[in-house]
Amino acid sequence: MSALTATASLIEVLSAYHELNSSGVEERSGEPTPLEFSRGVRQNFPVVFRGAVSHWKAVTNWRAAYLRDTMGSESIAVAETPLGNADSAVVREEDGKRYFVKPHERQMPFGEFLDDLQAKVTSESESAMVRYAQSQDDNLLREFAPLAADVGRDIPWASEALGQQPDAANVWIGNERSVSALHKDNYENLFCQISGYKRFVLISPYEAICVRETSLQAATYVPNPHTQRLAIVPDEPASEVLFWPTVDPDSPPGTAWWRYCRPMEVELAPGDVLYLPAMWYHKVSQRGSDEGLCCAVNYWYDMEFGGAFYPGVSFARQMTQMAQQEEEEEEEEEEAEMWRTQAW
Ligand SMILES: O=C(O)CCC(=O)C(=O)O
Repeated sequence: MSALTATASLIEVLSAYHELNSSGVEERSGEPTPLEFSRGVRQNFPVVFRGAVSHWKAVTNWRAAYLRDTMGSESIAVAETPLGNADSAVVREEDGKRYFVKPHERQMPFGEFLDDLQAKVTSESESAMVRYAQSQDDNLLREFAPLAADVGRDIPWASEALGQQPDAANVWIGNERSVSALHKDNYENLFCQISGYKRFVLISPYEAICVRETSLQAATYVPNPHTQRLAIVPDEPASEVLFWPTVDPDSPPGTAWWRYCRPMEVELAPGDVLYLPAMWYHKVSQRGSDEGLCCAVNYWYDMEFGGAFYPGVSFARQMTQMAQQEEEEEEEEEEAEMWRTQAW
């Protein structure tokens, strides 16, 4: 198969995909039955269940004073970045090279962390550090154990439909300064909003060609011991993060492929649950509550690698690589042609 055929085939696949699927996130009211939920999973398509966890104690209880009292002297892992951009592609000033940069992580007393988040609501002078509790390591039953009784251990209708318990339950606490850059996870995600609002931009895994996935060298934000400013330090030994999407859907690139992308947007309010299907690209930004806080808990369930979905997405990725190679060859040919013309 020639690379030209790969480009044409991808365009066909994307057109058919868009014709056969909704252009927006489906909305339902309340909790679905396991059967209703499994229909969404079968289609690998996002659905928002409005108010599906509004009965959780957390939705009424997780105000700043309650969180402070209940967590007591507990210390938590906090991600620190200069711009609220944990795990994202950033150009390092020193060498002009783009890296995949992880946040600096520090242990911090919970009360101090909350003070810092809330200070942003009143203070004019924003701190040089943006802090976000987002450790994504099943922290609900560990560092947030004092709060665990206020939310579910799992999402019963999802556990029944998926035939398993979640692999991880993660607490996210931040404010409007943190943004999670476009990325994807190999998990079925049940994302539950507790306070404040989260805005998701969602892109189908079949649209991989549109998001310009690239391999990036890994680096970490490290505080300078004298100034405390965060500097980007390449990891030692050097390692690479593969297939990282480098497009920002909120500042779309002027590429020809972006025309074939159909990003979907949804905002979650307290009590809402988003089913974010495995391997979908998502960018997440947030707005705080009246107290300046944005709290959420998400449940990651192992995705199913059997069946047709995963091989289908892998095939689309192979086609993407072939189409990209075709573009490069075309560019090289155009350049060679330009030189030939100039030589005349
Ligand atoms: O809430 C966020 O900032 C990011 C959430 C996310 O990426 C996830 O649940 O996979």
